[in-house]
Amino acid sequence: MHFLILSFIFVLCGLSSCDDDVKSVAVVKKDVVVPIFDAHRAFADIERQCSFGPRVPESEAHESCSEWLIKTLKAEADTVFVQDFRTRIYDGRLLDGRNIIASFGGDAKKRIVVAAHWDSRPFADNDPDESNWRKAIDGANDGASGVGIILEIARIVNKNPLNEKIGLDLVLFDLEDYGAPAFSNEHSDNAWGLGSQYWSAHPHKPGYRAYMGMLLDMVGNANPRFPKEYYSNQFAAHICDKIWKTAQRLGYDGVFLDEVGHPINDDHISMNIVAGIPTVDIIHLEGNDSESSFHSTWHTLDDNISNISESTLQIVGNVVLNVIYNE
Ligand code: AHN
Ligand code: ZN
Repeated sequence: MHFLILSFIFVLCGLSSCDDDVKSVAVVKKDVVVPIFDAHRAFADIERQCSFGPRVPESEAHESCSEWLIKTLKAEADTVFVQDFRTRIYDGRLLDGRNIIASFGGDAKKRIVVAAHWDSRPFADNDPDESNWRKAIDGANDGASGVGIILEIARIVNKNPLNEKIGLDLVLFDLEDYGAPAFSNEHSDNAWGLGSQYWSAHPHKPGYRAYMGMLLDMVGNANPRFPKEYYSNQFAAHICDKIWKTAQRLGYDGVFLDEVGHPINDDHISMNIVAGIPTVDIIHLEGNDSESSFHSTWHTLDDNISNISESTLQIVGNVVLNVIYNE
C-alpha cells in the first residue's frame, strides 16, 4: 500500500478585507509521502527474536538476542546507546538488565520516542496447564511483536529521512515482564517495567525529553483490538487523539476502537510520570466486560510465532509510520 497525504491550509478571505468578489485560496502546506511498512520483514524479525529461545534476563538467549538487536540497530540508526543496569526484582534478588536505544536526528530538540520491551517472561503462569507455569515463554506477541515493528521502522527511517526538525528514539526496554508469578504469594505493582523505570529515572542522555511517546506491547495477535488504554487516555489524551484519528483516516476504526479500555501497568507509566513524556500504550485489550484484559495466549506457552498475524503488524506499522511522518 502506498499513502500519499496532502495537507492543505485553506486561507479564507475574511469578510471585512474582501472587496466585491469572494476569494478563497488553497495553499499547499506540504506533501507527505509515508513510506511503505513491510510487515513481512517485521514478522521475520519476530521469528528471529524467538529463535534465540526465551529472552529471560541473565540467560544465554537473552545475551545473544541483545547482541543481535544492537548489531541490527547499529546498521540503521545514527547512534545506538546500550544502557546496562542492575535492579531488584520482586523477590529481592538483584538482576542485570540492558536497555537499547537507537537514535535518529541526534540534534533535534523536538523528539518522538517509540518503545517496546525486548525481554520475555520467565513464567507461563497463565497457561491452562499448571505443569507449564514455571516454564519461560517465547513472548512472540508479549515483547517481540513491538520490537519487530520497531526494527522495521529503523530500516525505513534510515532510508527515508524524517522532517529535519524531528528526532526519533527507538527504545527497547529490558525487564518489563519479571513481575511476581501468579502462583507465588508475592504482590508488587512496581515489579513490572523495571527497565523503563530505570531509563525514565536515568535517561540515556541527561535531561532527555520527548514531546510524544508510543509504546507497542502485544501488537501481533490475530483479531486485534486497540481501545485507548485507560492511563494513556488520562496522561496523554492529545496523543491518543492523534493516533486514533490517524488510524481512522487509514480505515482502521474497527481495530483502533474509539473507546477507553482497561488500565494497564506497563512501561508507559514511568515514561509519563517519571520521564514526563506523554506516552500512549498501543496494546491489544479485550473488552471491559471480559474476564481477562489480555489476549488468551498472554503468559502462556501459546504466545509463540504461530500466533502472530502479519496483517496486525501491517496495521500497527502503518499507523505508527503515518503518525511519525506527518509530524
Ligand atoms: C500486569 O499484569 C499488572 N501488567 C502487565 C504488563 C505486561 C505484562 N505487559 C506485558 N506483559
Ligand atoms: Zn507479559
